Amino acid sequence: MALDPESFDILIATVERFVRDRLVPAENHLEEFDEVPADLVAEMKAMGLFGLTVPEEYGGIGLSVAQEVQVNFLLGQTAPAFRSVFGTNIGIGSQGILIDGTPAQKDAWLTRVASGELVMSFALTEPDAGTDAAALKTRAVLDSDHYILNGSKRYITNAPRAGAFTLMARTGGPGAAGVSAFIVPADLPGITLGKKDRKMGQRGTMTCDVVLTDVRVPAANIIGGVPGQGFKTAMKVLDRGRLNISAVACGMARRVLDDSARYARERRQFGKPIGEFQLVQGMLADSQAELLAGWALVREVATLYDAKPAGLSDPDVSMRVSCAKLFCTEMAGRVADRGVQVHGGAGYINEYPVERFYRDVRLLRLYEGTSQVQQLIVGRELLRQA
Ligand code: COS
Repeated sequence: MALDPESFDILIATVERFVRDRLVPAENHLEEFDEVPADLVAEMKAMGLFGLTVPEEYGGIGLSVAQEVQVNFLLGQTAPAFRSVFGTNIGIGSQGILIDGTPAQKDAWLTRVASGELVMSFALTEPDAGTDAAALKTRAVLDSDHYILNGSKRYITNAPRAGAFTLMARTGGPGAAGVSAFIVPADLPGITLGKKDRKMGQRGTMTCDVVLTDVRVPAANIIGGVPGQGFKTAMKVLDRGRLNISAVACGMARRVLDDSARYARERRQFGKPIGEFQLVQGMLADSQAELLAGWALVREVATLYDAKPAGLSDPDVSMRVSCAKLFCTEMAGRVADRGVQVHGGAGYINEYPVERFYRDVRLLRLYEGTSQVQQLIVGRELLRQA
C-alpha cells in the first residue's frame, strides 16, 4: 500500500505549508490555552490528515510507512499537540483494526476513522501495568455474546476526544497469552474518564484515565475475532507507532537545530555573532550529525517495514524499529539540550520555542515504550540471532 509518487509530492508540499503557515504561528495558543483551535482541527479533517494511513478503499489516503514517516518528520517541526489530534486515528488507535481486524470490523470502523468523524484511542497502560504491559489486570468476562469489562486504563492519549478505544483486557489466564484487544465504543454505559492529566510539556495534548465498570462489549468486537491475540496485536501496533515517534523525534530535532542556528547567527557577543565561535559551532555540528544519522536510520527501517508481508511481524524488523526509537528519541533529547545551551539564558525563557521543545521532547523517551524497553527488545533479539 502506498500513495502514487505524484500525489505524495503534492501532499508533502501541502503539509509543509500547513505546518509553516498555520501551525507554527498557533504554537503560543497551545501554551496559553492548552487546546488546539477548532478551525485548525477542521482544516486537518479537510486535508485528509485523519485518514493518512487508512487504505483508500475506506476513504483514507493509504500511505506506506516510508511515506508516513516523511509526513511525521514535517509534523515534528511544530508543537506535537497538533499531530496528536489525529495521531491516534492514523496510528495506535486504529492500526490494530487495520493489521489484525476482520473484514467486517474494517468495514464497520475504518471509514469513520479516515474522515475524522470518529476519533480512536489506544488503551493498554494501567496503573500497575506500564512497561510490563502483559501484566494488565482489566478483566473481560464472557457473558453469552458479550464480555463484561472491569478495570482502569492510565495516561490514555485523546481519551477525552475518543469515540472508541482499541482496548486490551484479560480474557484468559496470566501473561501475554491471556490478553485480547477489543474495540470499545466510548459511549457505552460504565465508562468514565478521569480528570485531565497535568503534564510537564506537550500542552494541548489530552491524556486521562479511562475507568470501566461492568461495561458490556459485544464479543464480536474482539479484534480479529479470536481471543488471546491482543498482546501481539498491541505489539504490532506499537512497532509501527515507535517508528513514527522516531520520525517525529527527528522532526523536533530539525526544528530545534534550525532555530538554534538562526539564533547563533543573530545573537551577538564579544562584538560578533555567537555562531562564529567554534564552541557554538561544535554544538550545532554534533546535533546536525546525530540528526542526519537518526533520520537515515528511520527511512531505512521504514523501507524494511514496508517490505515485510502486511500484518505479519518480523522480529528483526521490530528490533530495528526499537533501535530507531532508542536512538532518535535520545538524540532529540540531546539536540534540545544543546539548543537551550546555544540560546543561553534566553533558552530558559518561554518566549523562545526551544524552551517548550526541551520539555516536549522529554516524553518521546517514555511513551510507546521507554528507552530501556527498546534496549531490552534489541538485546533479546541479538541474543536470539547469535
Ligand atoms: N510483534 C508481534 N508479536 C510480538 C511482538 C511484536 N513486535 N513482540 C512480542 N510479541 C509476541 C511474542 O512473540 C510472544 O509471543 P509467544 O508467546 O507466542 O512467543 C508474546 O508477544 C509475548 O512477548 P514477550 O514474551 O516478549 O512479552 P514480555 O512480557 O516479555 O514483554 C516488552 C515484552 C517489555 C517488550 C513489552 O511488554 C513492551 O513492549 N512493553 C512496553 C509497553 C509499551 O510500549 N507501553 C506504551 C503504551 S502505549 S503509549
